[in-house]
Amino acid sequence: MQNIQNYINGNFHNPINNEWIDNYNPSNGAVYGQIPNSSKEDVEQAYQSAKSAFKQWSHTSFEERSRILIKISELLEANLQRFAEAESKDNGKPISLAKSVDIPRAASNFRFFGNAITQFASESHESVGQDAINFTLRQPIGVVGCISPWNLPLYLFTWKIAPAIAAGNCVVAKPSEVTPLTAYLLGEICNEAGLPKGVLNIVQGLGTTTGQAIVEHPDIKAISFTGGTATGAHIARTAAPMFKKLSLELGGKNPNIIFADCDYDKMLETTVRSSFANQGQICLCGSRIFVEESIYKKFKADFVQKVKQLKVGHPSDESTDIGALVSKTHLEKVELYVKIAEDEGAKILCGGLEVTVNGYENGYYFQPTIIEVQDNVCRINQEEVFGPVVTIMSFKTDKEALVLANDVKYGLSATVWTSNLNRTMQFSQKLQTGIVWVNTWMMRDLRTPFGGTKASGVGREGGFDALRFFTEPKNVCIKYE
Ligand code: TXE
Repeated sequence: MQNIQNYINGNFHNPINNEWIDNYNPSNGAVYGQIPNSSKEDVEQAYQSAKSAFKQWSHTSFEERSRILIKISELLEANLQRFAEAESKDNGKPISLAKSVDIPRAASNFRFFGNAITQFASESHESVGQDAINFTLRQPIGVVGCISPWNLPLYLFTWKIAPAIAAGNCVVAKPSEVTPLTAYLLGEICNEAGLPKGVLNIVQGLGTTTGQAIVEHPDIKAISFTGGTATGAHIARTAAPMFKKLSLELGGKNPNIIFADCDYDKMLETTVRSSFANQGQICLCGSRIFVEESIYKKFKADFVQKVKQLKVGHPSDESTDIGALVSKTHLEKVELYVKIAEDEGAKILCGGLEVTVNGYENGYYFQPTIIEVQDNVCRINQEEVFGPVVTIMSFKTDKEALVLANDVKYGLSATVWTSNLNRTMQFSQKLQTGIVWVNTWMMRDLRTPFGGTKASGVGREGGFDALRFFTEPKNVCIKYE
């Protein structure tokens, strides 16, 4: 059994109420450990620890903060195998993905923000004619809350924590209750790297109890959240009367628009990945595929053929392409959406069924699924499934493609495949999303603003945007003679 504790003030603690939640291994459906169901009292203890640490941490030089963050990054790299195994076991994702993406990216989050803080500068404005100079102080906020989801557990947890502490804040953080393990292991690494006690506190537990207590805490002044749109809306309602700073990265229903003039082979290979990487459980996956009519038939045949070759298997098998979905509840949600699509008259081109993996019969496996739809208003094209399910349909003109792409409540990312420069610019300007990829997918530069529009959230993370979010700007105006 792998039991997990809270990490508060540099020490590991059982929850005060001694209440525990079962933690499941998605690859075989078995309980393999327990995690605290932390209450308000644990969150209060974490807050007090963060508050005590803040005085010193906020006055620690940026060189020293940078040194510690980079040390955490190095220790994560040195522990790659152990962390990747833990992530794969907890989440169901293929070990190859955890090793090549999740853990390296968690390490680069610490390295990136360790470096970024040494380059972060504020503005100054000389008020010529008034004999005055204005400058902006960028001060850490104090104690901030970071709440992350289960799909990219350590990757997204550290994406919030690293800029928060780099900017001089102290943190009360909660990973998803479905994937608590790597966040727990991170506590040990932080101690080893010499992160002062209380700068980072990790409370484990359910969203509705532990997460809610973080959001409701009157003295936790900012919340950075990634998760479902409904949860984001609830958090916004709770936090608004307290005027908390909020960064919300929510769901997506991203269009993948394919024109006949694209590099076909590259597009096909990337589209398989952008559809099914991490079992389709990435907010950036291109789940609505729109294909120019002249290549639609060919694309349909080639795409189905390639997707049928993907291997659904145990996450620890290096040759697995599609691992287990994160939970039974999530598997049921995905199945339900396939059924809804069928009931609405859509055609399942491949997949659509649960998979039994030999020896792991109780695991949560599902076939990569392609559904042909006739219009964009059906539920499968309008609601976030967040699983290995994509839809395809054809379009005739650029105008039609743009309308289809934007006709959805979400606005996180979009992918466009074309070799036409004018079309590239037209779509870049007119797509209602926070991110546009042209002839690629999920290529990330950590300096760029990351986030969505419409129901995909508010605020941007990444680069100096994250450091700006985690600091309070104060203008100082000095009059001189
Ligand atoms: O996410 P939740 P769920 C989407 C995806 C998925 C759906 C629901 O469509 O099927 O959301 O997933 C914490 N106060 N995404 O229910 O509940 C929770 O404990 C404070 C997209 O698993 O939003 C966890 O730590 N916190 C997405 C985190 O919020 C609360 C990634 C996310 O969980 C809370 C995940 C509350 N009241 C799901 N309630 C993406 N954008 O990448 C829950 N939490």
